[in-house]
Amino acid sequence: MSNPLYDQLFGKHGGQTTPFLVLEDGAVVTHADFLDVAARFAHVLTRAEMSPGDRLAAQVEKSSWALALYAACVQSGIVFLPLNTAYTVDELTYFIEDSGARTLVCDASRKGALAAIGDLPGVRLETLNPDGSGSLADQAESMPTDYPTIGREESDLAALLYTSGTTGRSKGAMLTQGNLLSNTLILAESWRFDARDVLLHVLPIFHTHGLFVATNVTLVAGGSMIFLPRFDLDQVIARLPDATTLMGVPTLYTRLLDAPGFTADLTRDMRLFISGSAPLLAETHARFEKRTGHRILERYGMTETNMNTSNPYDGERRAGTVGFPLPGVELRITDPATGEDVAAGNVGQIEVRGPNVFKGYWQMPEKTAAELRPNGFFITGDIGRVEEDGYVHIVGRNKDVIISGGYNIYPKEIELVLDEQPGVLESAVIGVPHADFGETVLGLIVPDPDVDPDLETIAGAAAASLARFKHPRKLLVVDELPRNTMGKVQKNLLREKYKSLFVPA
Ligand code: MLC
Ligand code: AMP
Repeated sequence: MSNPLYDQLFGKHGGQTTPFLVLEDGAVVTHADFLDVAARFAHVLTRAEMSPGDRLAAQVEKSSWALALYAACVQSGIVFLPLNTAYTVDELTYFIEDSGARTLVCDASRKGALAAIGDLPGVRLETLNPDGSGSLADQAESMPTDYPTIGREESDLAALLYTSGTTGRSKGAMLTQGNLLSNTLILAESWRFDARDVLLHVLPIFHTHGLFVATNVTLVAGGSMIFLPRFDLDQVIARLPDATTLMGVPTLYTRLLDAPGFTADLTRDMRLFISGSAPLLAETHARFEKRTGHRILERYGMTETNMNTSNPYDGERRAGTVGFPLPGVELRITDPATGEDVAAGNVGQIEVRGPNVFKGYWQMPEKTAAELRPNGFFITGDIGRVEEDGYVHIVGRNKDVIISGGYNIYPKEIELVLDEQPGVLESAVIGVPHADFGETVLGLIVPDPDVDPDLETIAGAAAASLARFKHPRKLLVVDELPRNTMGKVQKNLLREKYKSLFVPA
């Protein structure tokens, strides 16, 4: 039995001594070296009695080893559950318990903090550090470099990626081998990736964008990656001349444009700049073209669906739009009240269907039923419209999410923490425009009667339980929250009122 994802991404490079990764220090990892490490890791996991379908959670720094762990999971049929390195112990505990992960792999520096998770019944704690040391690597050393790849069907789960939810509880999006593979093949073709491509990889590898879009597309095309641990402006400027493609969130592009050292000359050998995960301002698009002569190709995706639409490789890359539905992806614009298609050109909720769309939320049948229709259309929560000539515009969201520097943040999760603090009667968390992150988090606090709340203590409480990127950048005390006749907080009014807090009007 075959393993479609492993065979097409990894297996086909077996024995190849061509470069796959060029690391920060210039060291080269060939495909063969990479696959050897993956096979050894797969042996360690199998000997630890992990079976196909079991979940492995990884909160590890970005490195070639971390990527090999992903490959090892695909090869052994284990479901890969990558986690943001910024998540706190509280956040992690939820993910491990909810997913029933059998193994958590973390950086050795986090082992002490995560010891309580390792004590949970049935959970093993292993370590893997960016230099390739750690308990997992120690065990791998004596393992064989060939591993009998476990057979998988396209409908089998390959990954579980958590996305936050409106109720404050994160949901595990179940992604199958077929979801990932179909999208990879279509993207590689649409964006003309081939073996000569060198992708400058600066995104984290715990999300769809850096893990699946960037890595899978490069692998399937047989290209290579300059694999940097994070987005560092100077490093990007230094390495751009060696690359042919870059994938980034809008913050990456605005930071590049703000750097005087970022010149057209550096981009001479680049063939493609891609942006996604958050809206790219038309102004950024125009500035980028003026500076470099390149038109950024913007595409639109989600954790649950992989990529849905893309601007064309050939043809007009229209600023402010996310292009056309990808081949095989159906997109409709519906009325949220009735679920019926709106009249052509009108604004409504975006729904998508195709082989890219996930299988549902892990052990949350009601949430799955609320968002994934029986006919296969997924209600994205994004609001958009389709122009006469087919270009899709995203005009807003009807989900209460804040997107900061490409990370999704659900206000409810933060409000739950703020509401628990002494002196807080209630709170509202909103996203407001921010020059660097696109949007940032603002917390509004209504105090208990006659109480002067201690904002520093409240901020400290948020810091203790929530990842750094979710912390309100500012807390303000207000007398009351605007409500509609149903009693619902009118966040649109709050967003309007505070829209110039971080950026000039
Ligand atoms: C870092 N910080 C953030 C943040 N990233 N705060 C809010 N939002 C963010 N996105 C914190 C840091 O911890 C730090 O805290 C402070 O803000 C400033 O950090 P920095 O050094 O300026 O940030 P940096 O490390 O450079 O990271 C910024 C970034 C990074 C934009 C490069 O956030 C990033 O790589 N974002 C990409 C996210 C991504 O891959 N999303 C894809 C999701 S998949 P302090 O304590 O120092 O103040 C998806 C589907 C799809 O959406 O369509 O692709
Ligand atoms: P995530 O849940 O992290 O996968 O984020 C997915 C969300 O990011 C989508 O539902 C959109 O709201 C947003 N998004 C992704 N790409 C784009 C884009 N090009 N323009 C606007 N929003 C985007």
